[in-house]
Amino acid sequence: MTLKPHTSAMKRSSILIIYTGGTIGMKTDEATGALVPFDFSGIYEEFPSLKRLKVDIEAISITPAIDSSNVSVENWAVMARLIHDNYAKYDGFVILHGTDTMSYSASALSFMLENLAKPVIFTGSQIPIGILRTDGRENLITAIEIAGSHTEDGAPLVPEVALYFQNRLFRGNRTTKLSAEALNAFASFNYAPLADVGVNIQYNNAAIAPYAPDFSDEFRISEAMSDDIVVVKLFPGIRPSTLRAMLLDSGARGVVLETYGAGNAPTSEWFVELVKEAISRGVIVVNVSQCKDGAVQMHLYETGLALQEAGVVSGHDMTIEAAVTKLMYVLGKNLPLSETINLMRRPLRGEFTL
Ligand code: ASN
Repeated sequence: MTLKPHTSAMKRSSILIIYTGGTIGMKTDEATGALVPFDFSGIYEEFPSLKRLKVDIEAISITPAIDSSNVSVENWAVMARLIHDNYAKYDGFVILHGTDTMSYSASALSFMLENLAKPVIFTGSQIPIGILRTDGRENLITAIEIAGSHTEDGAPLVPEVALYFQNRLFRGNRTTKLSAEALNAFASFNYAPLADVGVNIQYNNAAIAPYAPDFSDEFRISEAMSDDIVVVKLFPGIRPSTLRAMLLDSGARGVVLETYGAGNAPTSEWFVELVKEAISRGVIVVNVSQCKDGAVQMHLYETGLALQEAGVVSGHDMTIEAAVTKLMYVLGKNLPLSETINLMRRPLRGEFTL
Protein backbone atom coordinates (compact mmCIF):
# COMPACT_ATOMS: atom_id res chain seq x y z
CA MET A 1 0.00 0.00 0.00
CA THR A 2 1.38 3.45 -0.86
CA LEU A 3 0.50 6.17 1.56
CA LYS A 4 0.40 9.69 0.24
CA PRO A 5 0.78 12.55 2.74
CA HIS A 6 -2.02 15.09 2.78
CA THR A 7 -2.15 18.04 0.44
CA SER A 8 -3.60 21.44 1.21
CA ALA A 9 -6.90 20.50 -0.40
CA MET A 10 -7.50 17.83 2.19
CA LYS A 11 -9.65 17.89 5.28
CA ARG A 12 -8.38 19.44 8.52
CA SER A 13 -7.39 17.08 11.28
CA SER A 14 -8.27 17.56 14.90
CA ILE A 15 -5.66 16.80 17.53
CA LEU A 16 -5.87 16.53 21.29
CA ILE A 17 -2.71 17.46 23.18
CA ILE A 18 -2.44 15.76 26.54
CA TYR A 19 0.05 17.59 28.71
CA THR A 20 1.41 15.48 31.55
CA GLY A 21 4.38 17.58 32.70
CA GLY A 22 8.14 17.47 32.21
CA THR A 23 10.60 20.04 30.98
CA ILE A 24 8.68 20.82 27.79
CA GLY A 25 5.94 22.54 29.76
CA MET A 26 8.13 25.12 31.46
CA LYS A 27 8.49 28.83 30.63
CA THR A 28 10.02 31.73 32.43
CA ASP A 29 7.66 33.82 34.53
CA GLU A 30 8.10 37.44 33.34
CA ALA A 31 7.78 38.82 36.86
CA THR A 32 9.94 36.42 38.86
CA GLY A 33 12.27 34.90 36.26
CA ALA A 34 11.47 31.42 37.64
CA LEU A 35 10.45 28.44 35.49
CA VAL A 36 6.70 27.86 35.76
CA PRO A 37 4.37 25.45 33.91
CA PHE A 38 3.11 26.71 30.57
CA ASP A 39 -0.67 26.75 29.94
CA PHE A 40 -1.18 24.61 26.84
CA SER A 41 -4.76 25.79 26.40
CA GLY A 42 -3.22 29.07 25.17
CA ILE A 43 -1.13 27.27 22.57
CA TYR A 44 -2.25 29.38 19.58
CA GLU A 45 -1.32 32.63 21.37
CA GLU A 46 2.10 31.21 22.20
CA PHE A 47 2.73 29.75 18.72
CA PRO A 48 0.58 31.65 16.20
CA SER A 49 2.34 29.79 13.38
CA LEU A 50 0.48 26.64 14.42
CA LYS A 51 -2.59 28.12 12.72
CA ARG A 52 -0.87 27.45 9.41
CA LEU A 53 -1.02 23.69 9.95
CA LYS A 54 -4.24 22.12 8.70
CA VAL A 55 -4.93 20.97 12.21
CA ASP A 56 -7.40 22.01 14.90
CA ILE A 57 -5.79 21.69 18.29
CA GLU A 58 -7.26 21.35 21.73
CA ALA A 59 -5.24 20.79 24.88
CA ILE A 60 -5.92 19.15 28.18
CA SER A 61 -3.58 18.83 31.18
CA ILE A 62 -3.39 16.12 33.76
CA THR A 63 -3.23 17.59 37.24
CA PRO A 64 -0.93 17.89 38.94
CA ALA A 65 1.60 18.05 36.11
CA ILE A 66 4.47 15.73 37.04
CA ASP A 67 8.15 15.38 36.53
CA SER A 68 8.13 12.10 34.64
CA SER A 69 10.29 10.39 37.26
CA ASN A 70 7.10 10.38 39.34
CA VAL A 71 5.00 8.65 36.70
CA SER A 72 2.84 5.83 38.05
CA VAL A 73 0.62 3.11 36.65
CA GLU A 74 -2.30 5.32 37.74
CA ASN A 75 -0.97 8.10 35.47
CA TRP A 76 -0.84 5.62 32.58
CA ALA A 77 -4.45 4.66 33.26
CA VAL A 78 -5.44 8.35 33.23
CA MET A 79 -3.71 8.83 29.84
CA ALA A 80 -5.35 5.69 28.44
CA ARG A 81 -8.77 6.79 29.68
CA LEU A 82 -8.37 10.28 28.19
CA ILE A 83 -7.59 8.76 24.81
CA HIS A 84 -10.48 6.33 25.14
CA ASP A 85 -13.00 9.00 26.12
CA ASN A 86 -11.90 11.32 23.31
CA TYR A 87 -11.17 8.68 20.68
CA ALA A 88 -14.10 9.40 18.39
CA LYS A 89 -13.70 13.17 18.61
CA TYR A 90 -10.07 13.49 17.46
CA ASP A 91 -7.96 12.19 14.57
CA GLY A 92 -4.81 11.91 16.66
CA PHE A 93 -3.23 12.55 20.04
CA VAL A 94 0.01 14.18 21.15
CA ILE A 95 1.20 13.35 24.64
CA LEU A 96 3.64 15.85 26.12
CA HIS A 97 5.72 14.01 28.65
CA GLY A 98 8.98 14.39 30.58
CA THR A 99 11.83 12.67 28.83
CA ASP A 100 13.14 10.65 31.79
CA THR A 101 10.49 7.93 31.63
CA MET A 102 8.92 8.73 28.26
CA SER A 103 10.02 5.38 26.80
CA TYR A 104 8.33 3.52 29.67
CA SER A 105 5.08 5.45 29.22
CA ALA A 106 5.11 5.09 25.43
CA SER A 107 5.71 1.35 25.83
CA ALA A 108 2.99 1.01 28.48
CA LEU A 109 0.43 2.89 26.37
CA SER A 110 1.29 0.83 23.29
CA PHE A 111 0.03 -2.23 25.19
CA MET A 112 -2.84 -0.62 27.10
CA LEU A 113 -4.43 0.86 23.93
CA GLU A 114 -5.86 -2.21 22.21
CA ASN A 115 -6.78 -2.14 18.49
CA LEU A 116 -5.45 1.40 18.23
CA ALA A 117 -6.05 2.82 14.75
CA LYS A 118 -5.08 6.47 15.34
CA PRO A 119 -1.75 8.20 16.01
CA VAL A 120 -0.64 8.67 19.61
CA ILE A 121 2.62 10.63 19.47
CA PHE A 122 4.72 11.17 22.58
CA THR A 123 7.13 14.08 22.67
CA GLY A 124 8.88 16.37 25.13
CA SER A 125 12.06 18.39 25.31
CA GLN A 126 15.44 18.67 26.94
CA ILE A 127 15.22 22.48 27.23
CA PRO A 128 12.02 24.16 28.53
CA ILE A 129 9.69 25.50 25.86
CA GLY A 130 9.91 29.00 27.27
CA ILE A 131 13.70 29.17 26.80
CA LEU A 132 14.82 30.71 23.52
CA ARG A 133 17.05 27.79 22.50
CA THR A 134 14.38 25.19 23.27
CA ASP A 135 14.14 21.96 21.34
CA GLY A 136 10.51 21.74 22.46
CA ARG A 137 9.04 24.00 19.79
CA GLU A 138 10.14 21.86 16.85
CA ASN A 139 9.35 18.63 18.69
CA LEU A 140 5.85 19.87 19.49
CA ILE A 141 5.01 21.31 16.08
CA THR A 142 6.26 18.28 14.16
CA ALA A 143 4.55 15.85 16.55
CA ILE A 144 1.28 17.70 15.91
CA GLU A 145 1.83 17.60 12.16
CA ILE A 146 2.57 13.86 12.26
CA ALA A 147 -0.45 13.13 14.47
CA GLY A 148 -2.63 14.96 11.96
CA SER A 149 -1.15 13.44 8.78
CA HIS A 150 -3.38 11.21 6.75
CA THR A 151 -3.75 9.76 3.28
CA GLU A 152 -5.98 11.23 0.59
CA ASP A 153 -8.82 9.05 1.79
CA GLY A 154 -8.34 10.09 5.41
CA ALA A 155 -6.42 7.10 6.83
CA PRO A 156 -3.82 8.17 9.45
CA LEU A 157 -0.20 7.76 8.36
CA VAL A 158 0.98 6.56 11.77
CA PRO A 159 -1.77 4.51 13.45
CA GLU A 160 0.31 3.51 16.46
CA VAL A 161 2.01 4.77 19.63
CA ALA A 162 5.15 6.56 18.51
CA LEU A 163 7.76 8.88 20.01
CA TYR A 164 8.98 11.95 18.16
CA PHE A 165 12.27 13.58 19.16
CA GLN A 166 14.90 15.62 17.29
CA ASN A 167 13.89 14.89 13.72
CA ARG A 168 13.08 11.23 14.14
CA LEU A 169 9.86 9.37 14.75
CA PHE A 170 10.23 6.01 16.46
CA ARG A 171 7.91 3.19 17.44
CA GLY A 172 7.31 4.08 21.11
CA ASN A 173 7.96 0.61 22.52
CA ARG A 174 11.33 0.39 20.73
CA THR A 175 12.81 3.51 22.31
CA THR A 176 15.25 4.19 25.13
CA LYS A 177 16.37 7.49 26.59
CA LEU A 178 20.03 7.58 25.81
CA SER A 179 21.28 10.99 26.83
CA ALA A 180 20.68 13.36 29.72
CA GLU A 181 22.56 16.04 27.79
CA ALA A 182 22.15 15.74 24.02
CA LEU A 183 19.05 17.12 22.33
CA ASN A 184 19.09 13.92 20.32
CA ALA A 185 18.06 12.10 23.50
CA PHE A 186 16.31 8.97 22.25
CA ALA A 187 17.34 5.94 20.26
CA SER A 188 15.68 2.88 18.79
CA PHE A 189 18.50 0.41 18.35
CA ASN A 190 16.61 -2.56 17.04
CA TYR A 191 13.97 -0.98 14.83
CA ALA A 192 14.22 1.56 12.02
CA PRO A 193 12.72 5.04 12.54
CA LEU A 194 9.11 5.37 11.38
CA ALA A 195 9.97 8.74 9.86
CA ASP A 196 12.96 11.01 9.31
CA VAL A 197 12.35 14.71 9.38
CA GLY A 198 14.34 17.14 7.29
CA VAL A 199 12.93 19.61 4.84
CA ASN A 200 10.17 17.04 4.34
CA ILE A 201 8.79 14.35 6.58
CA GLN A 202 9.90 11.06 5.04
CA TYR A 203 7.66 8.29 6.32
CA ASN A 204 9.09 4.80 6.36
CA ASN A 205 5.79 3.15 5.47
CA ALA A 206 7.24 -0.35 5.51
CA ALA A 207 8.12 0.07 9.20
CA ILE A 208 4.83 1.55 10.37
CA ALA A 209 2.37 -0.75 12.15
CA PRO A 210 3.30 -3.88 10.16
CA TYR A 211 1.60 -5.91 12.88
CA ALA A 212 -1.58 -4.47 11.31
CA PRO A 213 -4.18 -5.06 13.97
CA ASP A 214 -7.60 -5.77 12.61
CA PHE A 215 -8.97 -2.25 12.70
CA SER A 216 -12.48 -3.63 12.52
CA ASP A 217 -11.98 -4.71 16.14
CA GLU A 218 -13.23 -2.04 18.44
CA PHE A 219 -10.70 0.22 20.15
CA ARG A 220 -10.57 -0.47 23.87
CA ILE A 221 -8.19 -0.01 26.75
CA SER A 222 -6.78 -2.39 29.30
CA GLU A 223 -6.09 -0.36 32.44
CA ALA A 224 -4.90 -3.06 34.81
CA MET A 225 -1.12 -3.10 35.02
CA SER A 226 0.36 -5.51 37.55
CA ASP A 227 3.17 -4.15 39.71
CA ASP A 228 3.98 -7.67 40.84
CA ILE A 229 7.28 -7.77 38.98
CA VAL A 230 11.00 -7.37 39.60
CA VAL A 231 13.91 -6.47 37.33
CA VAL A 232 17.06 -8.43 38.08
CA LYS A 233 20.19 -7.01 36.50
CA LEU A 234 22.97 -9.57 36.60
CA PHE A 235 26.50 -8.55 37.52
CA PRO A 236 29.56 -10.70 38.10
CA GLY A 237 29.66 -11.53 41.80
CA ILE A 238 25.90 -11.36 42.47
CA ARG A 239 25.22 -13.31 45.70
CA PRO A 240 22.92 -16.32 45.83
CA SER A 241 21.04 -14.67 48.73
CA THR A 242 20.48 -11.50 46.66
CA LEU A 243 19.14 -13.47 43.73
CA ARG A 244 16.96 -15.59 46.04
CA ALA A 245 15.53 -12.43 47.63
CA MET A 246 14.59 -11.00 44.25
CA LEU A 247 13.42 -14.14 42.45
CA LEU A 248 11.67 -15.97 45.26
CA ASP A 249 11.27 -14.02 48.51
CA SER A 250 9.86 -10.97 46.71
CA GLY A 251 6.77 -13.00 45.76
CA ALA A 252 6.91 -11.46 42.27
CA ARG A 253 4.82 -13.11 39.54
CA GLY A 254 7.12 -11.86 36.79
CA VAL A 255 10.86 -11.28 36.49
CA VAL A 256 12.73 -9.38 33.82
CA LEU A 257 16.21 -10.90 33.88
CA GLU A 258 18.81 -8.57 32.37
CA THR A 259 21.46 -10.93 31.11
CA TYR A 260 24.74 -10.51 29.27
CA GLY A 261 25.34 -10.38 25.51
CA ALA A 262 23.06 -12.67 23.52
CA GLY A 263 21.09 -13.62 26.66
CA ASN A 264 23.76 -15.39 28.69
CA ALA A 265 23.98 -15.97 32.43
CA PRO A 266 26.21 -17.95 34.82
CA THR A 267 25.98 -21.74 34.52
CA SER A 268 26.68 -22.25 38.26
CA GLU A 269 24.38 -24.81 39.77
CA TRP A 270 23.00 -22.44 42.44
CA PHE A 271 22.08 -19.89 39.78
CA VAL A 272 20.28 -22.29 37.47
CA GLU A 273 18.53 -23.99 40.42
CA LEU A 274 17.15 -20.66 41.71
CA VAL A 275 15.81 -19.77 38.26
CA LYS A 276 14.25 -23.23 37.93
CA GLU A 277 12.67 -22.98 41.37
CA ALA A 278 11.08 -19.63 40.50
CA ILE A 279 9.70 -21.04 37.25
CA SER A 280 8.36 -24.15 38.99
CA ARG A 281 6.46 -21.81 41.34
CA GLY A 282 4.75 -20.22 38.33
CA VAL A 283 6.96 -17.13 38.05
CA ILE A 284 7.43 -15.90 34.46
CA VAL A 285 11.10 -15.11 33.79
CA VAL A 286 11.80 -13.02 30.67
CA ASN A 287 15.32 -12.75 29.34
CA VAL A 288 16.44 -9.38 27.93
CA SER A 289 20.01 -8.40 27.23
CA GLN A 290 21.97 -5.64 28.93
CA CYS A 291 23.22 -4.83 25.42
CA LYS A 292 21.02 -2.22 23.79
CA ASP A 293 21.73 -3.44 20.31
CA GLY A 294 21.03 -6.99 19.18
CA ALA A 295 18.85 -9.82 20.42
CA VAL A 296 18.70 -12.62 22.96
CA GLN A 297 19.51 -15.98 21.35
CA MET A 298 19.56 -18.49 24.17
CA HIS A 299 20.58 -21.41 21.97
CA LEU A 300 23.91 -19.81 20.98
CA TYR A 301 25.98 -20.52 24.10
CA GLU A 302 25.85 -23.07 26.87
CA THR A 303 25.32 -20.14 29.25
CA GLY A 304 22.08 -19.22 27.47
CA LEU A 305 20.93 -22.75 26.79
CA ALA A 306 20.74 -23.48 30.52
CA LEU A 307 18.17 -20.66 30.86
CA GLN A 308 16.18 -21.84 27.86
CA GLU A 309 16.04 -25.36 29.26
CA ALA A 310 14.90 -24.00 32.61
CA GLY A 311 11.86 -22.45 30.87
CA VAL A 312 13.00 -18.81 30.64
CA VAL A 313 11.06 -16.85 27.99
CA SER A 314 13.14 -15.03 25.37
CA GLY A 315 12.68 -11.26 25.26
CA HIS A 316 14.34 -11.27 21.79
CA ASP A 317 15.43 -7.69 21.01
CA MET A 318 13.02 -5.96 23.39
CA THR A 319 14.07 -2.89 25.35
CA ILE A 320 13.95 -3.11 29.12
CA GLU A 321 11.13 -0.53 29.02
CA ALA A 322 9.05 -2.69 26.70
CA ALA A 323 9.78 -5.88 28.67
CA VAL A 324 8.77 -4.31 31.99
CA THR A 325 5.55 -2.75 30.70
CA LYS A 326 4.55 -5.76 28.63
CA LEU A 327 4.94 -8.03 31.66
CA MET A 328 2.85 -5.57 33.72
CA TYR A 329 0.17 -5.52 31.02
CA VAL A 330 0.05 -9.26 30.44
CA LEU A 331 0.05 -10.11 34.17
CA GLY A 332 -2.62 -7.44 34.69
CA LYS A 333 -5.00 -9.57 32.63
CA ASN A 334 -4.86 -12.38 35.24
CA LEU A 335 -4.99 -15.12 32.65
CA PRO A 336 -4.00 -18.76 33.24
CA LEU A 337 -0.20 -19.17 33.28
CA SER A 338 0.05 -20.85 29.86
CA GLU A 339 -1.93 -18.03 28.17
CA THR A 340 0.21 -15.42 29.93
CA ILE A 341 3.37 -17.12 28.68
CA ASN A 342 1.93 -17.32 25.16
CA LEU A 343 1.31 -13.56 25.14
CA MET A 344 4.89 -12.97 26.29
CA ARG A 345 6.21 -15.26 23.55
CA ARG A 346 4.72 -13.34 20.64
CA PRO A 347 5.00 -9.70 19.61
CA LEU A 348 1.75 -7.88 20.42
CA ARG A 349 2.55 -4.36 19.16
CA GLY A 350 5.72 -4.83 17.14
CA GLU A 351 7.79 -4.64 20.36
CA PHE A 352 10.28 -7.26 19.21
CA THR A 353 11.52 -8.85 16.00
CA LEU A 354 11.12 -12.60 15.63
N1 ASN B 1 13.03 15.51 34.61
C1 ASN B 1 12.36 15.84 33.39
C2 ASN B 1 11.21 14.86 33.22
O1 ASN B 1 11.40 13.76 32.77
C3 ASN B 1 13.33 15.76 32.24
C4 ASN B 1 12.81 16.29 30.92
O2 ASN B 1 11.64 16.32 30.62
N2 ASN B 1 13.72 16.70 30.04
O3 ASN B 1 10.11 15.17 33.60
